[in-house]
Amino acid sequence: MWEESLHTVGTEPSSVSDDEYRARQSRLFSQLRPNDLLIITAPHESTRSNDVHYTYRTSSEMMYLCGWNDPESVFCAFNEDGEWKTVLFVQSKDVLKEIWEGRRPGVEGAVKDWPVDIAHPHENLSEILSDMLVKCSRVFVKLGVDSDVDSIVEKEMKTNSRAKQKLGTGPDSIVDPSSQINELRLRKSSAEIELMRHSAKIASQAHIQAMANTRPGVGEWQLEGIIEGVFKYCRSSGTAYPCIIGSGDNATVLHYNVNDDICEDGEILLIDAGCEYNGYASDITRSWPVNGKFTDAQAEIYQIVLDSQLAAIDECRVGNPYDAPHLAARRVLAEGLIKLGVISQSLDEAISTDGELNNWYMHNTGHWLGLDVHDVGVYRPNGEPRVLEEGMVLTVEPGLYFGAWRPDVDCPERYANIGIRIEDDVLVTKDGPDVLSSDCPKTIANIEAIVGSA
Ligand SMILES: [Mn+2]
Repeated sequence: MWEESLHTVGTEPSSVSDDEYRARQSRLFSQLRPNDLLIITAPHESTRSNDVHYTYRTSSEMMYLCGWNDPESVFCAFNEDGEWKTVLFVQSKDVLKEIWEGRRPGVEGAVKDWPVDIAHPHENLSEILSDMLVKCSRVFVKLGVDSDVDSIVEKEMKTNSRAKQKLGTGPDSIVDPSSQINELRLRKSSAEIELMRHSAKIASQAHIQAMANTRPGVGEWQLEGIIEGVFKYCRSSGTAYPCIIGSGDNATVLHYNVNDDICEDGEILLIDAGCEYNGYASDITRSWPVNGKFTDAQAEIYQIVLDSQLAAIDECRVGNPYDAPHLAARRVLAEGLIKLGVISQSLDEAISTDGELNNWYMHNTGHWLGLDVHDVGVYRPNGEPRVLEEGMVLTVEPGLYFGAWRPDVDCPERYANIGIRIEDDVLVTKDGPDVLSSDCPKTIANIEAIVGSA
């Protein structure tokens, strides 16, 4: 039943090349000094219950700089005679463990097939890392991720404060490399863009399948099963974040993810779901009527949100401040609600900091998207709004939520328990906004044609 989806998703893009990893590394190294030591950490495996682990997902920094995805790994770089050398600590070959847990590339495989110069077995981490630390003056490391690395660094900082007095060598400061790496990650390469486009294509098909299988009486969890099924079927690693599948008043809870309710006739269903493909997230939200036909009241709210989303997408242009889409969306939402009589204030009052729009629209209109679903990158460097550049990817996701259960506001009867959010993933290009998730239908007519058609 998903063959169709797989075809529409198209051929799989190639993964990030070794040359690109090396180029990313060089861009980072160019911001370091010869005596610096760079250490990129990844989290330890975590236990789900007894002897079962959660599926391992390495740190986005590790993914970004070398693509290594196994646990017990540390990536380092140091400068030797003017040249940067990269080092990767990996799990060593171990036949018994490999029989149980799967094959390991080991030290030889790492050097042969990954963009690193040197590899060491993880069990030698303490000895070799200590050695590297003694020779550096600044350590670039994010503490609090890998407790083994933390204690080695701490030990060398302590003992070297004494050695340093005598010999004048050893680390004297710890710097978090995140800000440099995040700044690089903010601008996506063409390889990254194709991976993100593919991720969004898969998520679009998952939404279409969920729409087609929606009818009164279906369980939110059943639609979740279809969505996650399509994600896996299309060879993504799964969800980029827990699916939000809310029908009726659940649609008015922004991060509802219990997904255990029955979708009833006459309700709106809101689904916020995205997958992770080769490390890259998609993030799509659509809202549709459970029975396949918007009521007049539902259509009124839906159309306002859609108009505001289109206005916001149109602001995703090179040279605009990052919050231009947010301001555009707020303006259209407020105008629409004033016209419907939901808001009695003037437009300027309604969109002011404590205006009435906040009652029905209480979140931001988007975020950066990339290896993390809420991707890295400072929104206001030096206190000024970031100016959009080619290659940046952000979500555009305005919404309106009329929770009739809320004691803090007077919900208009006509719109009781309507929750609408429409979210797309938008790439900023020199030719204007490029909607990566454009395969996912969003006009009222297109949605009504699909819902319940399976
Ligand atoms: Mn989002």
